[in-house]
Amino acid sequence: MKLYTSEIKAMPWQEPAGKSTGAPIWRYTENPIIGRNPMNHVARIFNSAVIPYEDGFIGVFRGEQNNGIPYIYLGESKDGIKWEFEQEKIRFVDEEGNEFMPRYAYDPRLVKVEDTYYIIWCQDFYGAAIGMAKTQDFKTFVRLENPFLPFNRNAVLFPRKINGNFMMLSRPSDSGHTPFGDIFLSESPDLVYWGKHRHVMGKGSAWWESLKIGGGAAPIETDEGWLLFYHGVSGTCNGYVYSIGGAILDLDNPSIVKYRCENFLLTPEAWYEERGFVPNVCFPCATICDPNDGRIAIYYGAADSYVALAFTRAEEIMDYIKEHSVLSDIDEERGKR
Ligand code: BMA
Repeated sequence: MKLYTSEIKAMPWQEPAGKSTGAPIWRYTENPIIGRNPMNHVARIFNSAVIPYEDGFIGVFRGEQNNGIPYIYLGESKDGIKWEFEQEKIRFVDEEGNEFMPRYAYDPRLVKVEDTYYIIWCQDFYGAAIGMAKTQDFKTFVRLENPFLPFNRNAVLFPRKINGNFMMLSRPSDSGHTPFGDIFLSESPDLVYWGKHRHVMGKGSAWWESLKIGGGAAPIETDEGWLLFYHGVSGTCNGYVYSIGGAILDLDNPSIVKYRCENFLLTPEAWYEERGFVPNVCFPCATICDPNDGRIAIYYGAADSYVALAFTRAEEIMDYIKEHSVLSDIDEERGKR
């Protein structure tokens, strides 16, 4: 098993304690790693993405301000666990350097392609839609064209071009608390024009993901395909429940699902997942991987209130996904239809 991710200097990691009962994935015992009121004017940080940077890590964090409006804040860490935040929200500019702030911004993902870092988030564009910006130094953040029409959420860029094009997953939606949703793939030669839209995966037949699904962390390149951690939602009589699922997509054509795990990998059961601003939410947004030994740290938002960490190993989790893979016609590549 090979992982094609960049070398890292330090890996946030903890060995599992005790016997695992489901998938080979375990929570960090010191969770949550970011608690309530992380800043004076920010009540909660959750659904956030991190990436190795210089000697440590850098991240983009969904900070829910005290007035309830979410924005993206920059954070830095030496070990990927203890984070220091910039007090001011990220200042986005246009190509000319003029301030160009979205009205709100949430659920950011952070992906490096070649020598540039891209932030992709959800913002207002006549309703919920995708916003994008690029940076090379984490000082200047230049907004790009909005990639998709409204309504859309959970856009996740692939960490390299495939067949010469940028590739992005997204989840077309409505502008509210969308009660439906499949994952689609779009490609672009220049991050301006997007097309060749393909269907990737439908909401699952398994009950834990029967309402909707959405891309989570940037797909991890392995020699067997793109390892995708995504979220799946079940609509219960008491509201939505967000769990983490796993799939493996074809390397050259990621609209093809090779394996899809019928079991959730992680579902809300810890206090910080079950109790909070929105109970019962595990919402993965990023991973850190050690390409030498396959260790993976998954960063996920918990109960729209905290950031938490879970760990797994590439080989074990991929074996588990393959062993429990159930594909159905909703996973067929039928985007041309
Ligand atoms: C989704 C998004 C996420 C959030 C989730 C649960 O629609 O808004 O940011 O974590 O709902 O509230």
